[in-house]
Amino acid sequence: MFGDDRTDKDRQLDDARVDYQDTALTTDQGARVDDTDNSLRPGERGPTLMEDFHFREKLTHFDHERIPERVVHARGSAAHGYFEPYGDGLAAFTRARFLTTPGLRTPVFVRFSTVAGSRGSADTVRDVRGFAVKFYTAQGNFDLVGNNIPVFFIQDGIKFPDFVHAVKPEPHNEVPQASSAHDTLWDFVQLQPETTHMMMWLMSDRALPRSYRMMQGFGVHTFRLVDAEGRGTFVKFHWKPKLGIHSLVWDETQKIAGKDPDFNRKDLWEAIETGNFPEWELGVQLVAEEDEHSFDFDLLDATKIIPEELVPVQPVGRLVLNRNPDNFFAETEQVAFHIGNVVPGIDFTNDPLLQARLFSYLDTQLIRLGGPNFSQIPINRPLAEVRNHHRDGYHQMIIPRGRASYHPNSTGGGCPAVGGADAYTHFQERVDGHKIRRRSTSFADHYSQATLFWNSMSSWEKAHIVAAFRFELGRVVDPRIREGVVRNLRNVDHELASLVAAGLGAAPPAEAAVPNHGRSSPALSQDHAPVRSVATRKIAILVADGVDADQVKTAQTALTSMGALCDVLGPRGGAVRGSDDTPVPVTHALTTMASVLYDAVLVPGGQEAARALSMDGEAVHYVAEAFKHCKAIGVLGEAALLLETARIGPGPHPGVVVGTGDDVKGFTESFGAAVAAHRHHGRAVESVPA
Ligand code: HDD
Repeated sequence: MFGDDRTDKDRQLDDARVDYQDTALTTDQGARVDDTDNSLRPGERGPTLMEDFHFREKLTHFDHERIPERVVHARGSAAHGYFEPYGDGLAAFTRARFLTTPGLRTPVFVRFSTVAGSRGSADTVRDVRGFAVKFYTAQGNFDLVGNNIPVFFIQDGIKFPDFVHAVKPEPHNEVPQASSAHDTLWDFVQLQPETTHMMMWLMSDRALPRSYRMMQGFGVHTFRLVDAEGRGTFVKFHWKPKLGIHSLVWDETQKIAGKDPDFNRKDLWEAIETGNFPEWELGVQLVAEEDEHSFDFDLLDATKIIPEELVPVQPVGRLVLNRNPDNFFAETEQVAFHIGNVVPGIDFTNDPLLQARLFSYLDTQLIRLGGPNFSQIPINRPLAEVRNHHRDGYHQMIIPRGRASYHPNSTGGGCPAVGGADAYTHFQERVDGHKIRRRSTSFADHYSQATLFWNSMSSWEKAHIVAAFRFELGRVVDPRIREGVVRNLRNVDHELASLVAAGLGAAPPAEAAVPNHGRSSPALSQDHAPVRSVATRKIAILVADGVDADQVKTAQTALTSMGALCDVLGPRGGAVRGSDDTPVPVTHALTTMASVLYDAVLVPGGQEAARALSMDGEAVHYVAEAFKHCKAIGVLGEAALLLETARIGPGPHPGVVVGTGDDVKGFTESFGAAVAAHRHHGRAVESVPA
């Protein structure tokens, strides 16, 4: 199962792995079982006997299988991998060796998640995605518990329960599941304008990632790196996906939620199983302590970014995910992240959101994992040696020897000893002030960066944001809440507020007191420095009896060699008959899949097949829907008929590649380029209502 790239964590997990092949069924006490299909009873029709210990143990264990799901981020999937720094560039700033030792591979476990939905909810809902990384470093575990959006809804963690109650299904009827489109969330939003910047991101396509492999990650807060002399440097952490940042479109996400609710989960799993290991680059923005107050926002305010144009993101290492978990519950469900898990050289700031998190994560694990010994669960166990005076508690897995369970002691020779060169020492920040409950005035501007985000969007991104606000607020029943949100949006941009109001049938809002500042940050747009790649893109090749078998083969081979994953979809499973009477193997019957599950659609020629497909509503729908969702479409020879039946006008249309069938290789290159561009939003922008 393992190659040479096993990490130390893989080796450590070996102790916990259990294989069942060629074994006999036993009770939990190890006694062999003779029958697990019939309970013990007096006579064939008698009642079950109390003494049936196997029956009772089996049922009791089953009754206790569930643990509480995470109060947020309940729906997730995870993978193993490693992190490797490029060089020793950060050695001047931090003692954390996993960041500064070139070529050192630190094992990681990474869990991606949605926030609002429960454990069984669909993957593709509009939501923030969690991006939590546990680094098993030699200096202890470091958890970077981030999201795919660089800011947060609130500034002070004391508001977290309020925000989460507002976004979760409403308390009286537990509706809607995994959706922010309801009154309580938007009521909170209109009354708490610090949410505005984050809501702009949430209404953008960042909240609809095509794949976990194609989204950014952010540590969100400003943290601190600390060097050997105790000097600090502010730091923001960024993950940049190697495959670029790509999103689904809203209509598509809703359909996928029904057709394949495990869409993102399966995508991650399959990519790893097929050796297409997901990869991200870790980048840092560094700010010297003395520059703390040199921005027009507060570095401690988690509703703000540091625009990349002000402080560039420096690449420092790469993260690779190369192994799926063996068991979902044991690993993905039981992994316990905690923002307070830090190693020497990484420290906190006084960001009030971060400070609240320092309490909440440990607290939540105690209830979720049932006691204080959860760090002994294999997936949570550090690689660094653990020795302390913590004793007992539920599910104690180690057998501490000796009498010394206190410090100072002489009975254990003073051990475990404190201090040493690698001991964690806190950054010595000077703090003084009055005890008050008050937000700093430096946290008061809730709109400038929301405007910056809006100004930085391309026209299709703006169109999608407007459509998202219209959808979400269109689902809000109370008109006062809708009006409150539109009033707030005026402070972001008057045109945005007016477009949203128009979609809701509301009166255009008055101008805001402060007009749009006109500044932008190009790096915020998904159109900025796009990564174009066919790698792992899923292509549906539609076939029917009479299809040009050569064209199928040539196109499939060429696209596969570019890294695409092609499925041949036919009217039935098995195979169809090619125009030269050779069989063309079919991956899936058309009806078991859907256009929304693919990045692109290709229809090879062959007169009989083209006619059959254009008479088949399902096949026509594949093409029409792919067109609507701005995906690449390729048709060869006679298959052009399908464009007509799908009512796709004469064109040319961006991303629609039509080939005669004489030069399939040349056609495939153009089609490959159209797939690599991900989406051709130019097609849709004109059709968005003004
Ligand atoms: Fe949180 C889980 C990310 C603010 C309290 N959070 C959780 C997870 C992620 C984040 C990715 C799932 C970890 C996993 O996969 O198991 N949370 C964030 C980010 C935040 C943030 C990026 C803002 C910058 N969180 C936040 C606040 C609080 C919490 C302000 C409370 C004061 N978060 C929790 C929690 C969770 C959690 C209740 C639920 C399950 C868990 O911790 O293990 O403690």
